[in-house]
Formats: sequence, C-alpha cells, structure tokens
Amino acid sequence: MTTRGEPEAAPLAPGACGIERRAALAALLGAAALASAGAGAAPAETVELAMSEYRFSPDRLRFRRGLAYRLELENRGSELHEFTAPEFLASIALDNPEVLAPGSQEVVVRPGERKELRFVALRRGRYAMRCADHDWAGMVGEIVIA
Ligand SMILES: [Cu+2]
Repeated sequence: MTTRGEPEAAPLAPGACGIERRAALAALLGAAALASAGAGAAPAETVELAMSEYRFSPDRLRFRRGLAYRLELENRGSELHEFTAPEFLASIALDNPEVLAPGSQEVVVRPGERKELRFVALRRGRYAMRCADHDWAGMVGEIVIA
C-alpha cells in the first residue's frame, strides 16, 4: 500500500485553524450528545409561541434544564416579526442553527410562516425575548430555564 503517512497527524498549519476546528467539532459533538441524551430520555416537548401585532402569546416561556424541546414560532399577524433572544440562545444547545437569520442571533418569521427551534435547554436563568422590530410597542416577554 502506498498510503501517505498519517495524514491526521500532519503538523498543524501555522495559526490556530486546526485548534479552532477541533474546538468547534468538540462543541458540536457535545451538543449532539446532549441533544440525543435529551431525546433518548424523553421525546422533545413541543411548545407553541404565537406572534402577532404586537405581542408574543404566551409572553412567558418556561423550560427545564437538560430537556429537549421544539419551540414552534408561528406568525399569526400581518407584519414580519422576529424572535430575538441572544442570551437565551447562548444558553441552549440548538440542533438547527440554520433557523437563525444569516449572520444574526434571531429568527425572522414572515406573516403566516412557522419556524421551529429544536434544542436542549442547558443553563438555568431568566432571559428576555423581544421582537427587534416591535419591542417599542410592547412585543416583549421572558423565558425561564429552571
Ligand atoms: Cu414584531
């Protein structure tokens, strides 16, 4: 056989690319392990969050640390609404980060549209949620991970 010697053990390229890649992979594996652990223990619980002019319904969400959820966002209004909760998003292992608007930490939901966040709640705390477009109109709420 003429395999090249140990490609996996090749010296790291200059810079921290390899290390960053490993850290990212470890984070992904950790999140996946947590998610599958949560999913294995019990099926993900579905929680509905309706968006309209100008409120979230309900305006308080409660999750339990270590459990898996599907948070269904449904825009029942006639304007575009956003789910903006960066501290909350930093406190969960999100299975489908592609649901976030590109380059941002929020979910944009058009009128009549539904989007889903699949995650395991990781860190206890109280987190603000708001619609970045309509928080001035009172479109705000709170999320608790207990
Ligand atoms: Cu809004």
